[in-house]
Amino acid sequence: MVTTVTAYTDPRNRAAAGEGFDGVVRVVVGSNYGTGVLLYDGHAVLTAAHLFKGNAASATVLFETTAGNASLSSAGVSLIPSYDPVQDNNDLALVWLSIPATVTAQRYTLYRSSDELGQTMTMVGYGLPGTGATGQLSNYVGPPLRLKANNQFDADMGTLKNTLGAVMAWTPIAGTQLVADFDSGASNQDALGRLINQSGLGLGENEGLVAPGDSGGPAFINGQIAGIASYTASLALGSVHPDVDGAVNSSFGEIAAWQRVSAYQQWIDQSLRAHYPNAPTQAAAVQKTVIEGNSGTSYAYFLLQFTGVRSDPNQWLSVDYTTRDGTATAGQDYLSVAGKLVLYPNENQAVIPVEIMGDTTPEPNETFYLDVTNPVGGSFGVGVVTLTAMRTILNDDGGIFAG
Ligand SMILES: [Ca+2]
Ligand SMILES: [Ca+2]
Ligand SMILES: [Ca+2]
Ligand SMILES: [Ca+2]
Repeated sequence: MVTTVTAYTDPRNRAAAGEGFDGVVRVVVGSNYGTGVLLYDGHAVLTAAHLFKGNAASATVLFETTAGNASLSSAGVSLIPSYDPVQDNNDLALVWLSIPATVTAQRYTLYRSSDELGQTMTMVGYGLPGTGATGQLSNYVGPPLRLKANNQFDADMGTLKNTLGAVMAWTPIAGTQLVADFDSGASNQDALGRLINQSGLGLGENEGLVAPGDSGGPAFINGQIAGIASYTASLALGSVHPDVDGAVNSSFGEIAAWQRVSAYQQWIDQSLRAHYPNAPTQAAAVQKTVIEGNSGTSYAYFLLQFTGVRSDPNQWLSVDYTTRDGTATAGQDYLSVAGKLVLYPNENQAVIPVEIMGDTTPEPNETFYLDVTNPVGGSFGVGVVTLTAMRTILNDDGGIFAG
């Protein structure tokens, strides 16, 4: 993945197991492959729709974590219904894993704010390595390597289209794709500086760009998924030729586009919600105790309900949430989660799943909490700043405990 400034053998470019990127996976579709990223529910991988060539059949997902390598088959694939392969628009897909991912694979939340432009991001993927000076190594035959690099989101693809017009043969939907250019540090290769006057000479040896095989891979801002790699382009306008070699090979002077996750959070969230098994749909059905299980993970659910009336029916409501240890310990008994829950228009409730870790060790029953804060668009009631709910994990492995 990822063409970089220095050679791919440089440790700065590796995203080795244990460095926080173990939820970035290889997605194999027939003889084709790309990259994907494990979402906050531990069961879904977000990737690019174009890997499936419009046919959402199946995929195999390869994990590389501190526990070694593992392969999971898909239980299904969902493409965004509006995916447009001709224009490269809405290029997102979800791969549903047949079983929960290993707990050593990080789960990631979505970057939900629309302030991505100007921010530094970290791209991670399994595509072809190479350098900015000479482009991707098309004859690379080694094992797929998980590599990383940084760049800055400089513009929206719609802005390029407005400026370049017919120079671009496709029409991105404004507000849905983020673009970065591969800077060498020289103004001659500053593609967005020269093409749309969005100058910036890059991040030195940390700069990079995606290459074939990185499609579907994440770009993280502050550890949250802000973009999904979609395509690269070598653009020229009249006598302005920023690409260092004129070939489409992820070299200095090219640009890449990421599908903008903040613009698609409703489709992602609601797709996940529709896939939770046995999720409660009313307060009376919420299970406050959950059986631990013996392997893998299973869900404990929290249900958030809004009982008011929106002043604007299109308003998004949200709360922030985070788990907190009781007698149970995050990372041993359950997987901690923290994020923002959005209730979209026409939605007055949603569940927050927390993964419970199964094992066969006799333990006492244990508890943990979910704290909910910062309501936007509604309130918790006079004087209430935090709502807390507790769940109990029931031991199912025998043992005798006093208490
Ligand atoms: Ca750049
Ligand atoms: Ca630049
Ligand atoms: Ca090139
Ligand atoms: Ca057990």
